[in-house]
Amino acid sequence: MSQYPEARFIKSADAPSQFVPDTGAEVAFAGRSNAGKSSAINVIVNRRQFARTSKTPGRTRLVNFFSLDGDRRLVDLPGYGFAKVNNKLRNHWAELMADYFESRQSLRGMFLIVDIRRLLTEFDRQMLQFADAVGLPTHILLTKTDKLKRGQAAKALLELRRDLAGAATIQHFSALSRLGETEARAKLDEFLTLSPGG
Ligand SMILES: Nc1nc2c(ncn2[C@@H]2O[C@H](COP(=O)(O)OP(=O)(O)OP(=O)(O)O)[C@@H](O)[C@H]2O)c(=O)[nH]1
Ligand SMILES: [Mg+2]
Repeated sequence: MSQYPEARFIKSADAPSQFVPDTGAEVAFAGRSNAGKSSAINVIVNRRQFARTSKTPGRTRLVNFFSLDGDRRLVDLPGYGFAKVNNKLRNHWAELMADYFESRQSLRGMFLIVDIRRLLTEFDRQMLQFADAVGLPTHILLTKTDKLKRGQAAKALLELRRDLAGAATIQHFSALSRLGETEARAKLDEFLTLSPGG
């Protein structure tokens, strides 16, 4: 059974005026396009295709709000680094993200989804710096761990943890094998119970 039996999709927003009311607490899932954000959400809430996934990068183009229960939410953000989008769409994305991160009082933490085979991209680093600057706690799901041998996966985690130097917490994750689901849920619940401003 889902740990969040009341979880439901609320709405997709393409502009700040469409964001859901900024009350309660929410955690945003950010990361490179195709990194596995929507898949991670589905494992965490334990529902298939709750957030829509796709083999085609750039599937999630809108800010998708989900209710977990009461006034607690998950937000599936559109991925960045999608090569095929034109400049106009890229600028729209950047503006939408800036509006979201700068305005949301209910934002308690960020889950940054990183493909273990690619490690941190320049944009991931920018997101980390931004979160750090606004005091937003960040947790990294090093996903698609199933694609690497155990030793390689362990090495990647150690290197990244050293590289982060405490800027974010980090764990292995796999939407395929469900590795790390309990740890991810515990972190999500921790973020959602934080009071505003940490
Ligand atoms: N093997 C493996 N495949 C995964 C994992 N997580 C996601 N995938 C696959 O990676 C692809 C992209 O996953 P999504 O969850 O749609 O990625 P996303 O980050 O939401 O992508 P956008 O919405 O395009 O930004 C899909 O084909 C997934 O099945 C994982 O842990 N292991
Ligand atoms: Mg997605």
